[in-house]
Amino acid sequence: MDVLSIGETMVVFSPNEVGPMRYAHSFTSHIAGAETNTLIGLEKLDIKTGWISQLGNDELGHKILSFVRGEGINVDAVQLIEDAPTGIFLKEKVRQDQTRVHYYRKGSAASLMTNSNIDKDYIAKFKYLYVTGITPALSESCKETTFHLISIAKQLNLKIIFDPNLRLKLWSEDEARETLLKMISLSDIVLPGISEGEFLFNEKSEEKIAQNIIEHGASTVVVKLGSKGAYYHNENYAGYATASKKIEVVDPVGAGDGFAAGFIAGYIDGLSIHEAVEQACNAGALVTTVKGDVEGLPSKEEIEKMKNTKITDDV
Ligand code: KDG
Repeated sequence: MDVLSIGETMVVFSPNEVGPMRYAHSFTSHIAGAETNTLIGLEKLDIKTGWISQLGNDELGHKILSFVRGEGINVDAVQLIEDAPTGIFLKEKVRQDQTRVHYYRKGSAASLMTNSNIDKDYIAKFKYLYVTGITPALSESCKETTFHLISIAKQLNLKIIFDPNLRLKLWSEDEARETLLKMISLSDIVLPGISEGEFLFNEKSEEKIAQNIIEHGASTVVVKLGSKGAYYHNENYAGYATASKKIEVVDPVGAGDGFAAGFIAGYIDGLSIHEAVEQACNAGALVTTVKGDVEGLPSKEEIEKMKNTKITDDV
């Protein structure tokens, strides 16, 4: 198998109407979790993946497990536990252009993961470990487990790919900065957003952010610049890539995870760094054209189609 990840996946409920949630009557549910979003994106691009996690042995836990398994991800390392619930969150569109997220995940099954969830023989089946800054923010034991997993993966020569995915609702700024910098120093490939780079290094320019990350030991950095595309820097090349076409954004959440999937798949398939970043931009853009974090993740054919369309303002 190719890419392994660890993290929490939840059911997200969103009111069907725009406005403060206290007045909402009906909700739509989706499955969401940064790591499985990326793994699902990878499966759609023919990369074989596995997921380490814990879910409650409850209705929502079974719903998530069936969904993730149905997308092709190996779930041999996912445990259903009795004494804690599956996490959920609510995504409220307060106004058309203002989204608020409310987590109900403290004490969730995933937040109770420990080093005992890590099985060396299972990790040895993979070539890459994809981690985000969300998992160590879930609890002290999840933080310890994340670093334990990274150290075993390094012993087994897996390449470490890291997306900071800063979530300041989950921890303090100081703890986040210290932990994310430590994760960067253990990673081969780092995929920050520009505002995460600014938070971590107090630098506004993508070149300086990438330089700082390279100095921490990574060999490849891709800084996401939103609708402007992304800046990349590795041992041989530095430059910019953008999506091939402008699209109409329906739901921006999940774009970064789609971007990671597009990039990692391109990297594994041996594309040039420029082509891999362009594929990442196209995948991230396509995610935003559909409601939900994973429903818009594209296949190879859809990415190819987008690539072959000239840049235009048409949607
Ligand atoms: O990356 C999109 C995520 O924000 C979403 O899927 C939920 O994992 C999530 C989180 O912790 O915010």
